[in-house]
Amino acid sequence: MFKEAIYHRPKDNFAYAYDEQTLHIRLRTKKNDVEHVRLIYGDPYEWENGHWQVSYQSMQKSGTDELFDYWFIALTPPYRRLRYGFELTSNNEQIVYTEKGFYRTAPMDDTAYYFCFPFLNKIDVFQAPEWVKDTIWYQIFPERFANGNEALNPAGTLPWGSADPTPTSFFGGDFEGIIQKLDHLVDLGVNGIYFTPIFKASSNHKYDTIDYFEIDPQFGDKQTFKRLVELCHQKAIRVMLDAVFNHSGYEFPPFQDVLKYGENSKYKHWFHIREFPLQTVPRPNYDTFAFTPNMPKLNTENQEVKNYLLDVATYWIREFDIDGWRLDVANEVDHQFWREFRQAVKTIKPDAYILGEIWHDAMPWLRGDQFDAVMNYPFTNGTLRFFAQHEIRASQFVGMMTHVLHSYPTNVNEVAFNLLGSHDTPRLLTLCKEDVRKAKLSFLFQLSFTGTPCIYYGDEIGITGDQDPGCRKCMIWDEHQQNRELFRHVQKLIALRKAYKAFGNRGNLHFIDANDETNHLIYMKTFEEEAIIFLVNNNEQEIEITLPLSLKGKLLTNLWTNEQFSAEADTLKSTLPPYGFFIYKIED
Ligand code: ARE
Repeated sequence: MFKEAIYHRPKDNFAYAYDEQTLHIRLRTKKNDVEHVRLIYGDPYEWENGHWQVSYQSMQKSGTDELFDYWFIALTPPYRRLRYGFELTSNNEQIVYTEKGFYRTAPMDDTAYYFCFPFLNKIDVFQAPEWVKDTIWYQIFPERFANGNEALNPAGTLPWGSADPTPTSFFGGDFEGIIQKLDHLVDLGVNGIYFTPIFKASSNHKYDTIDYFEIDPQFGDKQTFKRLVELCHQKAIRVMLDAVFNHSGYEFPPFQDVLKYGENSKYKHWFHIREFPLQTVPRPNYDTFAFTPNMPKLNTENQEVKNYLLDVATYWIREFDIDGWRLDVANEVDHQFWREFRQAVKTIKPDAYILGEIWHDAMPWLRGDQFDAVMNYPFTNGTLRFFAQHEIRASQFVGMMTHVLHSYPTNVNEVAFNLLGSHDTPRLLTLCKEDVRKAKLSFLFQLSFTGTPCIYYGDEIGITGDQDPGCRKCMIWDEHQQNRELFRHVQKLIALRKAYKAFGNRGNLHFIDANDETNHLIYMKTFEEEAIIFLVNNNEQEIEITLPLSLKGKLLTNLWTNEQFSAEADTLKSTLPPYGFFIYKIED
């Protein structure tokens, strides 16, 4: 056995409370190295005649990524605490793995050898809002969604969709426009909107805030925003705003004060200023977002700044009843600030969703004391490289998705924000080189994967566009210019996700087959008695797939066509057209 690859560490994604009773334990071993794993476990204080009272239970292999196998077990320890180790078997070799190392047999004279989950304290259980598990998000970049009130157009506004966007162009999108077009969202079936920033700022993207308590006048006023939120709520759509708390804009009055009064400014501690006077070239001599002089980094360790920003966070919930915050550049802000942010937000709205923008592994923010979720860019990356860009083959894709799922606890995965693109990335269809079939498969995978999916405005009707600013084109409202077939495809997937629990978030996902030659993929999702199997041909040739499991005697319903048939033979063959798919519901 390859001991160097064997890994476990209590807490985080390896041992965590799934809910108030259940512990999940995972173990990592080298890929294809270990045949069987049993958990050796017991209550640390349960002894009889000098013997620790232990039990053994087999663990299931929950997936394989490029290098490792992962093993899983769920337990409900009666006294909510656990000591445990692992018994691993391969060929004729058996070893026991504990916190203190490897043994030939399980040491029974002292529980101090073992891994320790000291106590399942309810207050520490990671708990995200329930509603998020059933939410399908839609991201709106307000400047580019719809122009409903031309009187608000900023100077130099271009006619809607008349040009490709530049870093500085304006097209006049506003709240009135969004209100007028809300039925597009209802029709699509989404039930959450994530708005990029709406507060007063000078750029078209509004990430350079001037006033966190004001709506940018080009979008409308507070009354219109209130009406927008109310209308969304009437239509059962939740609203999430963008909190840009890492930095302010250059014109933010406290920063202007520092520019003006230098060392004498009462706001000098609101920022991270390395020397006076302030200068912006060749590089700013104060901390900023990236090297952007007009985005000075806020000092979130300063009590006044904290009070100010926490006030902002609670104000928009209290006064406008928004349902969540997406936190910009979340990983560059201190953890302590986010802990206090969570406290403040959850105190006034316990089921508000807190979503951090982190592109990398984000476990330290997802321990229950900071965020509910992060923008799941590792998911985005794998899905696009396989379905859109064809840079990787099926087995590598399954490895990547298995890795994504094992990077976090299951209850974290259930609310992960799974996107195929955003205002910061090239558009889906552009990455697909405008092959709509590839975009359709990407949506199929996104909308059947664990987590909460988000559709970037316009991707559902086939808007194209490269990296920012290209990905921020005006929404196309002329139906003749929209790809209606793509729209119906996404609409149908959303409807299926809502109709079947196994299809959506509650379904437990297993990859069944990934074939690098044909580049096809088979995966199954189960929830209680419900099972759905997905056959996906990510190949431009027609292929014939033989299911590697017997469904003999089962009733299969093709959820795309509603055709039903019963599987009569042990083997089931399906012919999939190029980039085709089948979704079968399986019943006894
Ligand atoms: C502007 C130009 C860009 C240019 C950039 C350079 O438009 O073409 O590249 O300046 O400075 C906002 C605007 C942008 C604007 C930017 C600066 O929306 O249009 O860009 O301000 O003025 C990293 C961060 C992540 C961040 C991305 C952009 O970790 O937090 O970079 N995303 C948020 C928002 C943005 C927003 C800002 C931050 C600033 O979502 O829209 O930009 O408020 C890798 C790395 C990631 C990296 C990612 C993207 O994967 O690992 O860390 O994200 O690439 O670059």
